[in-house]
Amino acid sequence: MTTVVSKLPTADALRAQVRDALAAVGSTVALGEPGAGGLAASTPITGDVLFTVAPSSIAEVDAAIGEAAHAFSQWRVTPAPVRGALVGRLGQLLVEHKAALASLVTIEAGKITSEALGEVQEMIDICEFAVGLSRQLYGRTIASERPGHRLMETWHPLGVVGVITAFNFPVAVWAWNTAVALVCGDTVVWKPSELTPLTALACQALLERAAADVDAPTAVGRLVLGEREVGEKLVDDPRVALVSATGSVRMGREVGPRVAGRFGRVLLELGGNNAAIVTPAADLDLAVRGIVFSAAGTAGQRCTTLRRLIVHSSIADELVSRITAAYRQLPVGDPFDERTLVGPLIHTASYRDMVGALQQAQAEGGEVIGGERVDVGPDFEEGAFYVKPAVVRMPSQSAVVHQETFAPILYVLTYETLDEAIALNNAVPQGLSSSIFTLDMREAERFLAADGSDCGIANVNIGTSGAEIGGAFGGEKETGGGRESGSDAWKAYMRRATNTVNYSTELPLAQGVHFG
Ligand code: UN1
Repeated sequence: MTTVVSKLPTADALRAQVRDALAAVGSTVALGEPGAGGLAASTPITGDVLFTVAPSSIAEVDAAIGEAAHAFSQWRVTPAPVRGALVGRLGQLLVEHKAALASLVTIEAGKITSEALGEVQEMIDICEFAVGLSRQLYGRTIASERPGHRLMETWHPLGVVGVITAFNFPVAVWAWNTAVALVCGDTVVWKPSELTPLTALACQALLERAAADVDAPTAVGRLVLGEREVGEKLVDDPRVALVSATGSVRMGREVGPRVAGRFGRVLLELGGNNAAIVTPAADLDLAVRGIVFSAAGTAGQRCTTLRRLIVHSSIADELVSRITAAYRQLPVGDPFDERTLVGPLIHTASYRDMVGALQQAQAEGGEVIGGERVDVGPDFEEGAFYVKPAVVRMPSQSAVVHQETFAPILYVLTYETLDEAIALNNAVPQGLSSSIFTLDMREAERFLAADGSDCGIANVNIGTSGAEIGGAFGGEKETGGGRESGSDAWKAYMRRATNTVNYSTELPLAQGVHFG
C-alpha cells in the first residue's frame, strides 16, 4: 500500500483556504471561532473543527419556507425560459468559481481534488441541462373520443421544494434538485448535511448572486442550516409540496410516511448496496479498472460505491489478486495532494462502522485483505481516519453483505451460472446501481432484461458509480424509488393537469353517456 506521507495542511491553513473560497464566491455570512457554539464546521482531513456557523432556529426555517412560498407566487408565472436564465447564470458562476467551491468540498467532505472538481462539473452540467429543459417542459396532446374536443396535458409548477442532502455529494445533489426545480417554476429551501455547512454557504452565495444578476427574487432559493429538527420542519410543513431527500434508509423510512401523511410528495434517494458481476467473458483489464474506481474511489463513500463483487468461480482467484495488487498501489492520504487517490473517511463513526463490519464479516467466515487504519504522516492526528480499502472474500452471502457500510469494503462472492449471479445481485434490500463486465452480448442483454438487474441503474462494462447527469438517477426497493437529475426526472417537480377543451356547439358526454 502506498501511503502519501505528506505534510497534512494545518487547521489554520485550511481555515485560511475556507475564508478565501467564501470571499471569492461572495459569501458574507459570519463564521464563528471553534468552540463558539452553534454548528461545528469540521474537516475530515485533520479532524479539526475549523469554524462554527449559526444554525437556523425553527422560527427562521418557518420564515424561510414562508419567503420561498411567497416567491413561488411570482416565480410560477415567470416564463420558463426566463427562469432558465437564472440557472444559466448560476452555471456561469460555477464555472468561474469551480476551483474555490471544489476546495471547500475537499475540506468538508475529504474528496480528492479531481473528484471535488468533478462534483462541481456535475453542477455545471445539470445547469446546462436545466437551461435546455426550460424550453422543453413538454405536455402531450391526446386524441379525444368526442368530436370537436381536444385533450391535452399541461405541466405546472408544484410549489416549494424542500431539499435535504447528504455529506458525500454536498453540492451536486443540491444542484440536481435546484437547477431542475427552478426551471420548473418551483422555489427551494435547502437543508444540507450538518457536516457540510461551508460548501452550502458558498452555493447559496452563488445562487443569490445569480438571482441578483438576472433580477430574479432571491427567495427562490433559501438555505437553512442545522440538525434533525430543521429537516423535520421541512418534512412536516404543509407549504412544502415536495421533499427531495438523500440519505440513509433509516431517514427515508421516517421521511416517506410523514410526508405522505400530509399528502405531500417525496423523492427519496436512499442507500445502495451495489454489485458488479464479472463473467468469464469479461475484459479483465477493463474490469479491474472499473472495479477499483467504483469500490475505492471517494473512500467508498458514494451511494453508488461498488460494495459487492459477484465473480465467476473460474476467474475469482485471478481477479481478486489483480484487485488487491491494484489496491496496494492506491495512494491514501491528504486529498489535496495530487498523488492521493483515497482520502479520509468522514468521521469517527464511519471508521467505527467499517471496523465493525470487517469484524462481522470475519465472524461470518470472510477473509479480509486490507482495511487497516493508515497513519498518513507527521501531522496525522487521532481525529482523522484514513484507511486502506478492504477486499473481503465471503464464503457465501451473509448478513453483513446485505447491509450498506459507508466505507471502502468490497465483498467478493462467487457464482457458477448467470442466473445465480443475477439472483445474488438482486438479493439485497437496496436497488440503486449495478453492472456487469462481459463481452458476451447475451449475458449483457440478459442482465439488462426484465428478469435481470432490479436496480435503477444497470451498466455494462463500466462500474456502478460515476453516472452522468443526462440520465435519471435513483433506485428501487429500499433506495426509495425516486429519480432526480436528467431525462424526465423533472416531472417529479411539477404537477400535471389534464385539459379537455370543447370547441364544438354540442356537449357530448364521454363513454356515450346520455343525461337528459
Ligand atoms: C450519491 O452518491 O449520492 O453516480 C450521488 C455517481 C455520482 C452521483 C452520486 N454522479 O457516482
